[in-house]
Parts: sequence; C-alpha cells; structure tokens
Amino acid sequence: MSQTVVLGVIGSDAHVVGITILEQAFSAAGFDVINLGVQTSQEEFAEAAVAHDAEAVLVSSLYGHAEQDCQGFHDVLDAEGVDALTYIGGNLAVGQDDFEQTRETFEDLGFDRVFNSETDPEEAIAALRQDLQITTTEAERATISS
Ligand code: B12
Repeated sequence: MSQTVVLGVIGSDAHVVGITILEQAFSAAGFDVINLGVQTSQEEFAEAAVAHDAEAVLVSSLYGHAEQDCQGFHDVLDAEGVDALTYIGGNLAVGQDDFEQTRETFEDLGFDRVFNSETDPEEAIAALRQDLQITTTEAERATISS
C-alpha cells in the first residue's frame, strides 16, 4: 500500500528547486507526494495532512527564517489531529555554522528528524522507510505497481 507524504516550503520562503527534487525522489521511491509548493502556511500543511491522511509531513526552508516560521507548528498539527512524522530540511539557520545546535533547536520544536542542505534525498527516503518500517522490497513493489 502506498504511503502519503505532504511536502512544502514553509512561511514566506519561495525557494522551489529543493522541493521539486524531493517530490521527484519520493515519488520515484513509491510514495504518494502531495506537494503544497512554496510559501505554505502552517495551517495549509495541517489541512493537507488531514485531507490526505498523510504518514509524514516534510517541511522545507531555505531562507533562514525556519525557526520563526515553525514556532507553534506542532500545536497547529495537534489541533487538527494530525498523527504524522514530521521532518524538516534545508538551510535552517542563518549561516549554518553549527548544525548540531540547529538540529537540537528543531527537535525541541517537535520535529522527528532534521536535515541540512547537504542531505541527499535518498538519505531522507531511507530514514522515512525506517521510521515507517517499510522494507525496501515493499517500497520497490509499490513503485512497480504505481
Ligand atoms: C536560487 C536561489 C534563490 C532564488 C530562488 C528561485 C526559486 N523560485 O527557487 C531567488 C533569487 C528568488 C532567491 C531569493 C532569496 N534567497 Co536564495 N538562494 C538561491 C540559491 C542560490 C540556490 C537554492 C537552490 O535552488 N538550490 C538547489 C536545491 C536543489 O538545493 P536546496 O534548495 O538546498 O534543496 C536541497 C536540500 O536543501 C534538501 N532539502 C531542502 N528542503 C528539505 C526538506 C526536507 C524534509 C529534506 C529531507 C531535505 C530538504 O534537499 C534538497 C534537494 O537536494 C541558494 C544558495 C545555495 N547555493 O543553496 C540561495 C539561498 C538559499 N538564498 C538565500 C537568501 C538569503 C535569499 C533571500 C532572503 C535574499 C533576499 N535578501 O532577498 C531571498 C528569499 C526570497 C524568498 N521569499 O524566499 C540564502 C539563505 C541564507 C540562510 N538560510 O542562511 C542562500 C543560502 C544564499 C546565501 N548563501 O546567502 N534565492
């Protein structure tokens, strides 16, 4: 059975290339991808996750304001009754000098996994398969049958 991920760029951020690549990579890996595009509000993520019964919400941010944009994000998801994994990735801080600090900041905000801008999409796909306990064989079968 295919698993659904909701993907988007949060806040006022308009960087589109990264999520386009992520959409292609997750689709090729057998996931159903709901791409909300750029400049997506917290509420739009939550509504899409509910509407599509998503297993995961993938948030992208490149422009350096991710921490502000993600304040209260998990409260909004909880209020809508979203029960999904949450990942965030991109250029999450201005500068990116200490990624471990950045990771901690976003884990404290409630994200299950935090990725930097060097992340290969395959790494995030492997992490999601692991978190959703999908074996590679099942995922490959989903790709073939879709
Ligand atoms: C192209 C670009 C633009 C274009 C965007 C065009 C468009 N519509 O996409 C334009 C010119 C519009 C632009 C504007 C701005 N930009 Co700009 N931009 C870039 C640039 C050069 C490339 C981004 C890109 O496309 N990369 C290619 C893709 C493939 O890589 P990616 O986006 O990093 O995505 C990958 C990973 O990050 C990761 N990933 C991303 N999200 C997620 C999410 C998850 C869950 C996971 C697992 C992985 C993941 O996987 C992706 C695929 O491999 C970068 C510098 C750079 N080299 O990264 C600056 C950069 C992102 N921009 C920057 C800035 C500051 C801005 C502006 C604020 C500038 C300004 N003062 O106006 C504005 C913001 C406008 C806005 N509202 O968003 C800064 C951000 C600084 C920071 N975070 O510390 C950067 C890093 C440049 C810099 N070194 O200063 N930008």
